Amino acid sequence: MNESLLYPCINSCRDFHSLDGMWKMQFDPDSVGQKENWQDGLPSPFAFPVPASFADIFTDKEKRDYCGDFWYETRFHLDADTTRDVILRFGSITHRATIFVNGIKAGEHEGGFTPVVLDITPYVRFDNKNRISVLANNELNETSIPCGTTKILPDGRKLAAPYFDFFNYSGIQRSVLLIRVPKERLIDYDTDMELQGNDALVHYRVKKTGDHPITVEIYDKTLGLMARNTGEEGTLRVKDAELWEPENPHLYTIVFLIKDEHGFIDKFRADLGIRTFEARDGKLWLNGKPIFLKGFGKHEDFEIMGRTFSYPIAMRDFACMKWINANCFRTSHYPYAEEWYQLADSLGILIIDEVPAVGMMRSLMNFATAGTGGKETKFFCSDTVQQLQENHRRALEEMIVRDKNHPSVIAFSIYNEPETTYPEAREYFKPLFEYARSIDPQKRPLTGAQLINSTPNTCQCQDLCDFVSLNRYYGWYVMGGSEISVAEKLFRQEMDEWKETLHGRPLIFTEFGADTYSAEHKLPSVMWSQEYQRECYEMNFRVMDDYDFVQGELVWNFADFQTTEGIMRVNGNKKGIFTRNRQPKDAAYLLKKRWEKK
Ligand code: GCB
Repeated sequence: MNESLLYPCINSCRDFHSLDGMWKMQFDPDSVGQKENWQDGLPSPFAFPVPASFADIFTDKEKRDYCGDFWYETRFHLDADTTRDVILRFGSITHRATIFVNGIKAGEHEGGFTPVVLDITPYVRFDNKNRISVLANNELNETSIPCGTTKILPDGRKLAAPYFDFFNYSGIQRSVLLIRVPKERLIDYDTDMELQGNDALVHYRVKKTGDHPITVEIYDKTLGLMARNTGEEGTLRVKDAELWEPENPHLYTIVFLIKDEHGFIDKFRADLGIRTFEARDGKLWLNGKPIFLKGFGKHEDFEIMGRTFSYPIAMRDFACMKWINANCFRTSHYPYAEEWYQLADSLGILIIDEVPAVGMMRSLMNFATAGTGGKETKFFCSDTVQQLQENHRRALEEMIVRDKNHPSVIAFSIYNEPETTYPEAREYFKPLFEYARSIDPQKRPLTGAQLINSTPNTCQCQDLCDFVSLNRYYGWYVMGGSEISVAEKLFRQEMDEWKETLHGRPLIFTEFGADTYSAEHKLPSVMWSQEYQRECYEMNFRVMDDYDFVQGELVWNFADFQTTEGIMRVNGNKKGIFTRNRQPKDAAYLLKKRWEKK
């Protein structure tokens, strides 16, 4: 990774403008675009919004489900400024892209959920019109994360066949910014914190270009300057530090200044939350105090928007989380748009940040396998594994580098429900855990969400986790409906086994729940009714409450969400506590009451 993933800011040294708006778009089903020089201008484009997930905007099914190469194009004008570099920054392009500026290839990127950042200074024509062209592709295979396959229909059309349970929303789904930064500049910084009595020690490191010294300052919005230091590495002491916590998400400002004899060369500022987070002694600890995680596995998902980031929708989601007394969510199953983390920092919501390592088993109905257990597909024994691991490693690096300074991010999740039951899986994951530990300056706890097959006796990877995370569907995929009492017994048996296996590590639930059709009521309950969702949660809570090593419950899912169509999904997954329109189902009131007291 060469370019800075810092979120852009505006001051006298840096600025940016948004390229969001209507772009040109064109599908390229035969992948002829590059040979035919579409980078010099699309031959027959249509107008299309950026950012947007392209699927649900179309009324035509083939377009909605389009899989393959697709192009975007826009133009911009830029005044000359030789003192600064020009950076082009896409919040993400799903799943891979090649970017051209004025017809010249400026870079490429694999992975659909982290920023694509390019220094395009050499390709820009100043005081002139410029063209940006993007060749994107949304095919799935066993080296892409998330994993899946691409079906070829008899007429040659490609169709995404995910090994995961969410719609393969694609496109330029996050904002595009054109940034100007000084030639000598801050590239990156990281912080980690130590509490000393009432004070906090903020250890920092910066990465910069050029030779001028850098000064780092911490400000409080009312108290002013709290600490200052000069140098690329050092410690700042914040006296009587006001710690960041859900009830009082206090944010300081950290400022980086590079100066020469004429004045400022670079300035950068960001929020800084001072907090520590640990997993030890059977508990999770925020600032040295035990904390129980209450909340959700989520998706970036909404009608028409697909996975496009939208402040109103994000704010509604946070409002619903606060209303229901939640304090945490997992970014299942990929890193979200950066604005989610900024909002969580300011609202005091904790995040388990997950890399898009999902679908690591060969199964198109992965959710059925996930719930009930299935045959091993020896996914990690195939010859694509090395490439997959490299893509996984890079995605982890980009996620940790991008998100490491958010106080809301308390842990990283390295996977969701891979096969973990044979030695090759361990060989695959062990170096990834080691890598993640080595690059996270705060050494946050690492975890991975375990499939039902991954039990204390079978899982070869659970000991890599600092706390264990379980996805369990007792009462849904396992013994649902009238058999729920059998599910409860099986659940207790499994929990007894975990008790012997954890050796002081806490355990949380990262998924449990039941599909529920919001229009359906039935007394006595049947599966899919609102009554059954409550009963299923009540049973699960009864079991969990009997095991003191359980330190978190993130229910599946925050809201109903779109999936690929199929016989097991009624226009999407309906396990939401809220509908797709963010209205509460009955079970929401059960959770609200429970979490008020927890
Ligand atoms: C799982 C998966 C999740 C699915 C869920 C379900 O285990 O991790 O992506 O959506 O089950 O509802 O089946």
